[in-house]
Amino acid sequence: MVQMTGGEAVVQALRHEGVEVVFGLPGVQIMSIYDAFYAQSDMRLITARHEQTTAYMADGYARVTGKPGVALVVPGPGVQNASAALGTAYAASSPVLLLAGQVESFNVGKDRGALHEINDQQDIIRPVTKWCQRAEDVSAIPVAIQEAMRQMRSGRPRPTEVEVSPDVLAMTGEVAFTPVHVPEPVAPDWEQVRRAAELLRAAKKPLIWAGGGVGLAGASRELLALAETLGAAVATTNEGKGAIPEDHPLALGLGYYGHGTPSWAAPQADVILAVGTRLTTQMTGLNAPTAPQKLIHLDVDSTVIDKNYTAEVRLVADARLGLQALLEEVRHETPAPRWPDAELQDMRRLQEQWLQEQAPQQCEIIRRIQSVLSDDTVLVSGVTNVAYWSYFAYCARQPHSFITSSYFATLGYSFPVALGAKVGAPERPVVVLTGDGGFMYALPDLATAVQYGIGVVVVVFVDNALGASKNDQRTRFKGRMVGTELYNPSFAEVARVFGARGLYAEPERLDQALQEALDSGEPTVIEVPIPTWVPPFQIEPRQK
Ligand SMILES: Cc1ncc(C[n+]2csc(CCOP(=O)(O)OP(=O)(O)O)c2C)c(N)n1
Ligand SMILES: [Mg+2]
Repeated sequence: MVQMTGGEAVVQALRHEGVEVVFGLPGVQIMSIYDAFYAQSDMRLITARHEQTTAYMADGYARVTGKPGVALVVPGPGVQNASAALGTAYAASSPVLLLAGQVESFNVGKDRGALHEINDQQDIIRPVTKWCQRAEDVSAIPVAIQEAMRQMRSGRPRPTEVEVSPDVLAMTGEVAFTPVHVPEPVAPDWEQVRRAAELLRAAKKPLIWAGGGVGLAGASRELLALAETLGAAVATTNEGKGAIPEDHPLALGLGYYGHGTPSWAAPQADVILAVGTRLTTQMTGLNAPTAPQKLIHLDVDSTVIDKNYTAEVRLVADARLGLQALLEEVRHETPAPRWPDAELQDMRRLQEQWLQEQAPQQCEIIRRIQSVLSDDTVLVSGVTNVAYWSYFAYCARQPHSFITSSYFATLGYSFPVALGAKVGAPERPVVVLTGDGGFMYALPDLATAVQYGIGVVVVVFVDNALGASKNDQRTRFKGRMVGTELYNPSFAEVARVFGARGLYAEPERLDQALQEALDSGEPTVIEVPIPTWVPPFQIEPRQK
């Protein structure tokens, strides 16, 4: 037991858990935590210009490092500002700890109008966290922080929250730190593994549907090995993009709103192994497996199994251990006849043709982007036209190299998430694809990029519109456009005023501008003028 203030207990508990950086924005109720940072030099404290950015940065950091990201905010408005980012991290199963202030202990739950009060703050936090707790005395602080970390390291990683009142942060108490607990990954049940292996062995056209859980579990190698052993085609969700190198002969790319080769392949498959995915119906457009198709569902979160589709075999396990176990069971088999190569190639060719027909200019832009990016680049795809098309047209070859906002589709998330990703992986290029609407959400954090030397490259596509909504009006509402056009400053000039690099490039010169930006290593905004194009989710899927 040692004596320290509540603020010191917060910082020491984070240190004890190996936290290297905290993304925060101060205010009166959390100043004791700030003061405790003053006395130590092991951890970085990065101040953002909006609480949404603190939590988005924590998310970006978590996505590339696999370690929990930590955000620190005041109660009430600070927590509310951070909540869209927490929702995004929740959708993407990303481990983000929100450290939040509270009103004074004697004011909690009294609805008296205390500074920054929300009467029950955790009511807005609970739906976007896996676990949350208020620490009511100093000794409870490390216990709560350690439990939050344990929660994020076990099973399915999702955000957590710990909140502390300012009087508790200021008082001195006795604290103890127990050894850091890194839970063992969940192993599968062998009986179920054997049943699954039996189905896979007998399959003529096995299909693996891989989600974000594969990358989270570090299971890409096992996924590839199993696919090659089985001769199984591999489809992914947008979160799973990069789980298998997308130029591998067995890779089908991703399914999105009924588009993509997976939507043609899935109905032909006789056995589907879904791994690390909730099998969302809306965004994948996956047709429900129908008899005699068999679904094997492997996920560490038992609640996703049977949620969207009923599984024949349920494997509740860590994706890496689950795939390893399946691999062991099928490894010594003589390979059965598998999905003919020619059929897979045919689907890919048709998909390429469809892409060229539907989005030739976007494909050309993505080709130019791809031509200057190394495989270890982190591409943060925003909620914008070229980014949707990049789901199909960009080739991701590594896990953790393509970031999305999952089913939350949070406009404004991409730039601040990229800032956090670059803090987590400073040696990797980090490139953002954003629209003019989305970039404005966190544009002031260009100052954060400059202040801390965070060299992200932002490609902002300027169509002077909330393009997806405008196109929706064009097609579904007979061209009655209202409230979807935007006035913009020159983004290149704005960037320069902030002290960042600002470049302007027509689409045909984007590759050169991107190369220049990457070579400089500085925070850079590249402004690219485009017309408003049709997004894939406003197009009827093509039947094969
Ligand atoms: C937080 C949030 N608000 C609103 C939306 C709805 N929405 C989706 S795309 C879009 C337009 C985005 O405009 P921009 O960033 O310029 O990209 P563009 O569609 O023009 O490529 C809007 C308003 C959303 N997805 N998320
Ligand atoms: Mg736009």
